[in-house]
Amino acid sequence: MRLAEFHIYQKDLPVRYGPYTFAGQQVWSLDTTVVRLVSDTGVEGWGEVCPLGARYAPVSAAGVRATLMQVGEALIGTSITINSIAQAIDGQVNGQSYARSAIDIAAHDLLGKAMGVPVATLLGGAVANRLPSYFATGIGDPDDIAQLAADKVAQGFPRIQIKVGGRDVAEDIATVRKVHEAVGGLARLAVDANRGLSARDALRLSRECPDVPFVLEQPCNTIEEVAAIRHQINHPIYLDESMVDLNTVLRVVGVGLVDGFGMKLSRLGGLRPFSAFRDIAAARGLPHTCDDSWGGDIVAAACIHMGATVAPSQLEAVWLSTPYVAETYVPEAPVTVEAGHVNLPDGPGLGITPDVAQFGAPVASFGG
Ligand code: 0XW
Ligand code: MG
Repeated sequence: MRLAEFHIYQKDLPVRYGPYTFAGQQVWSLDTTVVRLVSDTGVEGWGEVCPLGARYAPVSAAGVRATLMQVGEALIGTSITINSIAQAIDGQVNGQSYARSAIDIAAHDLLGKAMGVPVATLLGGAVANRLPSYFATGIGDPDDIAQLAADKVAQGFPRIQIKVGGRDVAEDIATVRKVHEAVGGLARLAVDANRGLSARDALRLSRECPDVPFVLEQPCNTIEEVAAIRHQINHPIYLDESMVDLNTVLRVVGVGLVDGFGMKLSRLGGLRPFSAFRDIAAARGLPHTCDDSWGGDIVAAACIHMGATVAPSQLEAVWLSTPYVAETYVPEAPVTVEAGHVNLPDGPGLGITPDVAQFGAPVASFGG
């Protein structure tokens, strides 16, 4: 089976009840890129990648599409296996994990549909079909965030991620304490600064909340800052944005710098490298999330299939952005969160068939 067609689409995803806020940033609408691969046997595979706005990561939506257009022609005629697609991309570009992630997801979807098996089976097999999700609160008034957290726990969320950073740390401390008072032991807590705390403020936050059992996620901008305070912090340290590739993951695991991760598909380059990350984390008993920065039902399904293959003792939770996205690509079966949990879509591949009309005319097409 070989690749016959490669189509690239662009779609805006306005944030429902926007803006989505996190350390020092807020986003009102996201620019997503969807890819559709078609084999010479007529099987389709869908992929997607959606950076979290212009400043969250060193990637732009337009840059992703430029890379996809750069590799498009060279992929036509490639035999459709995960390795051969990856090798064909290697022949065209260096790195470019975000563009790779969209193609990798589409290749897994297409292969699964051609073989009649779920993507999770291609990743080693699902060990669960219903997985914990988590709610990310955004940055806001301590009382408002505490009420929001209580509401989400009442809806069934087993984990709450409290956003901090980018303001007076006293406000963050007040927020963490009020959320803890509001939800008590009813939910696991993560405090995620998205790199937005200085080492000084991360220390103060941990020291002034010794009784609150949260994991502190990516407090500071660099690995070096986190390493400097690692042994002064009273809370488990999780890393997210600093984990830019598998080598960096190996580095921090090797020196015992982390107790877990917030991890995103597109930062690593898709499902194949994420499954390698999953196995590295498992070797050291390090829990992690299965997330991506943003996207619609395609990214959501990919995160769930990945999360379904993670041992329950290792799986922190699976985050989806679809609750913040007003539209769905799959009107008959949106991929979203229900009672704080996510369900593995039934069926081969990702288990979804996006409505191609949702994306308008392709911005570029190759083959066909
Ligand atoms: C909560 N997320 C998975 C969604 C946003 O992309 C930020 C991210 C995080 O945990 O940093
Ligand atoms: Mg995070």
